[in-house]
Amino acid sequence: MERMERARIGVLAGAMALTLSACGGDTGTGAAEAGAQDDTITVGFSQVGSESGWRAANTTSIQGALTQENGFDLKFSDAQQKQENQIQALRSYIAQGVDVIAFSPVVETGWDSVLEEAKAADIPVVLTDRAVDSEDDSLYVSFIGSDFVEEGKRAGAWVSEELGTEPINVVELQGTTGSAPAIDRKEGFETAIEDNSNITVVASQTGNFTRTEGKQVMEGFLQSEEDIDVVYAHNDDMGLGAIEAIEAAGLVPGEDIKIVTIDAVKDGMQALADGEISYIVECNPLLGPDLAEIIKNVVAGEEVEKRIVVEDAAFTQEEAKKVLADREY
Ligand code: GYE
Repeated sequence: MERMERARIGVLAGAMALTLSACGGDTGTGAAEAGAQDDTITVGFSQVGSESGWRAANTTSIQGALTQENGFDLKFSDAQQKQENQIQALRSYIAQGVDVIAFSPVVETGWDSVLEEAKAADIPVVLTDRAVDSEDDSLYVSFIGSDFVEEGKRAGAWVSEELGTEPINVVELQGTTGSAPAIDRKEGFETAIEDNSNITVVASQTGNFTRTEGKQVMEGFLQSEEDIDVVYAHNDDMGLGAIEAIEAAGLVPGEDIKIVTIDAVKDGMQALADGEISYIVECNPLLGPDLAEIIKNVVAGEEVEKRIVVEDAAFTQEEAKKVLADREY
């Protein structure tokens, strides 16, 4: 709301400055003073990192949508999966006076102070992909991303429904500790298997959403656990790392140990088509075009939805074979 006012005031002040050659010394008058009719929207975007195939596709989508051509001046930074880097990036965007800040928070908590600073500077914040855990939802204007609890539930439902009533030992490769998708995908999976006493999660550890750490953690599980039936990996990359560890241990992924993952990026879908992974729940990373629209609406002072849930599919081996060739990411 405050931002809406500011945007309108900015336009008014610009028009006045042009006709009266006068300006009130407001920060919004810089472009008007220069006589520019530039309505380019400056966006500061702080990305999580480059930990996975999903993230790479997400970055490409955002950079492809927030272009000069589409009316944006995008300032993009990669936080290398560190919250302190993201906070620093957000502070720098605030100092630069960008029109809108967008970011994908690496972890859920610890954002209130920096978001209050953005609010005090009248800079609207759009959350993409991951949520923040804050009591004050006035600290951001909109949050676009998937429902991670639902994704976890779908993975758990597949294990419950497809693998029968024999005892099933699951090892879980969690995403980044404290991140929304790790917390929610764990919770969703647990909810879905709750009533099936034959399914037990025997070990659960973070692999930080990367292939390398997924492999390392899986190597540990293969040593510490007697009998592993299923790997539940919070993303494809960790599942792909687990495949390497399973093969190195002389076992056959997809046969000796079934793997269920989330994301449905190309490499994951290839492994599913090849039968190494058994089921993938999709998480759509192509958020760029919607983000561009949300930002345009925010700047125009239009109402935007507080929560926009991205629709996801899920794939079996047969389905993966069908869609693989046309997969965008
Ligand atoms: O599933 C994973 C990435 O936040 C949904 O982050 C995203 C997750 C995605 O590293 O691959």
